[in-house]
Amino acid sequence: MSIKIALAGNPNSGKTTLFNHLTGSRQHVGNWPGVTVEKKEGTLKSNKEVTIQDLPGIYSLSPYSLEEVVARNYLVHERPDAILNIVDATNIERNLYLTTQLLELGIPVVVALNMMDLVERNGDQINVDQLSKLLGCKVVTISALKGTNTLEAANQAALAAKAGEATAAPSIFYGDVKKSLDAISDLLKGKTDAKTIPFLSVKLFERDEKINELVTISESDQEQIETIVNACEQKADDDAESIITAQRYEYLTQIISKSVKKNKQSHELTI
Ligand code: BGO
Repeated sequence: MSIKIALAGNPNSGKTTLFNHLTGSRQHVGNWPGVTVEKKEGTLKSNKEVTIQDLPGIYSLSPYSLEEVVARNYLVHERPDAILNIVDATNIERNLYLTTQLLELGIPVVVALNMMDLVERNGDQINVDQLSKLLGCKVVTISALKGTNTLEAANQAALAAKAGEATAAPSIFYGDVKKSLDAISDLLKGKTDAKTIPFLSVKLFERDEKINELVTISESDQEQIETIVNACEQKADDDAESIITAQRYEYLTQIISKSVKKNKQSHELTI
């Protein structure tokens, strides 16, 4: 059985280091179709049946950069068997912003918390079990630089792929925003792959300018969505994209406060 794992993460999260560790010399480098964004693919050193597809380094799945569009089009249309999401644990809040979006795609996700050598050196503590529970997916601590646990992370992603159980989207949104997203989800039911609906509902709410590359929406559905979004914006007195970003960060602040303990002393020293 061949398995395809997509490697996703922020720029500078250690993605290249991890990719090289996992694939060794078994790599193929090209470009994504139609664009000059590098496309790297390789097979896992320890198991040739597992292909690792390196995605461009990205901060979110918005439509504003070529890298983000390439990554999300691949994730929505090609649907890898699992996503291995590399997270820079020294910059966890910003990195998990992307994670929350990956979790909405209906694909099994495993988080590889990287740079753990630096986290330990700083004396910071991350409660991995708690973080895993809050995110609803497996979390593996690694150091891509030192090669610690890297294979374990890939193996966990392969196991998640084999199990085939999509990671559930976390409950991030609440109040009128949640009601609006639910109403948009209802409109999408039966018209697109059910697993992608949580992701697409958010993108439609945000009036994503490249939504037509992800899903085809009838004119009457578009009108209904616009009515839903408009009403929510009026109530919140804010624009749709900012409303989503604010609730995402609120959620992240909560889960970080429950799972990460910074060593105040080391941070005071570095300021
Ligand atoms: C430089 N631990 C530590 N300590 N560093 C790591 C780890 C880890 O687990 N993983 C990666 N790095 P990329 P993207 C560098 O290049 O893989 C380091 O963008 C330097 N270079 O070594 O390139 C890694 O592909 C000079 O650091 O990330 C690299 O995601 C001084 O994180 C950087 C210091 O890794 C980014 C670091 C000339």
